Amino acid sequence: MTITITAFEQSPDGGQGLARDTRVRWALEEVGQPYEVRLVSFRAMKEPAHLTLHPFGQIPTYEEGDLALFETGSIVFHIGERHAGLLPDDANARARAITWMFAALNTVEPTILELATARLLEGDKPWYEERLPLVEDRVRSRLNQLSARLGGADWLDGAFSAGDLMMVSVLLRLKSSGILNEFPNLAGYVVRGEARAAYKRAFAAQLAINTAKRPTG
Ligand SMILES: N[C@@H](CCC(=O)N[C@@H](CS)C(=O)NCC(=O)O)C(=O)O
Repeated sequence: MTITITAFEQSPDGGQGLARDTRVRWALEEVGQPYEVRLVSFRAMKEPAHLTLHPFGQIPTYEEGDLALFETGSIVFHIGERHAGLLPDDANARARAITWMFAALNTVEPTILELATARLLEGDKPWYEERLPLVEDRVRSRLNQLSARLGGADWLDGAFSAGDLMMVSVLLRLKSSGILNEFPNLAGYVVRGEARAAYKRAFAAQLAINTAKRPTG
């Protein structure tokens, strides 16, 4: 059955891989499933056809036969459930991998998004300089805890899993901030994720879209 995902027609990051279709592409590449991509503009994302697929008017979405999903946590979980390669067979190890997916999305990503929002949208506010260190420290606090848990291991719980895919995807947003480098084991963890052949294919596919020459006029 054909899998179709949606992605930005033109990502605001210009192809750095931070748009969330990258993590879905990565998951599909890890399990060896081909997929098609439907590109959507910001305007189209807010129109009824797309809102039927995604009630919040965002990307990515995932369609497979008569199944339509949104939310990358749910999409990556679904891919891991249907195909070998992202979730361990052992029931307890599988439950722990799923726990790490939730941890990435619920416990780590919010602090990182808060920092991104502060930097992108609040730079002109009179309280920006005062608030920024507080926001950065909240990120550091989470990274400190994550770093302590990862220790010298390659991945969070044994072999690479959907939990690592999601955690690396979330941490990637910090690459340009310098904060990640304060935690060398986490920086190395992200590099290991980026070095996976499946990630490289996913990254290249989204980059190709974002650097493609567009017709003018
Ligand atoms: N929690 C959602 C977040 C989706 C999300 O924020 N998508 C962004 C792109 S990475 C988007 O569509 N932004 C445009 C908008 O919200 O208007 C998920 O993980 O899928």
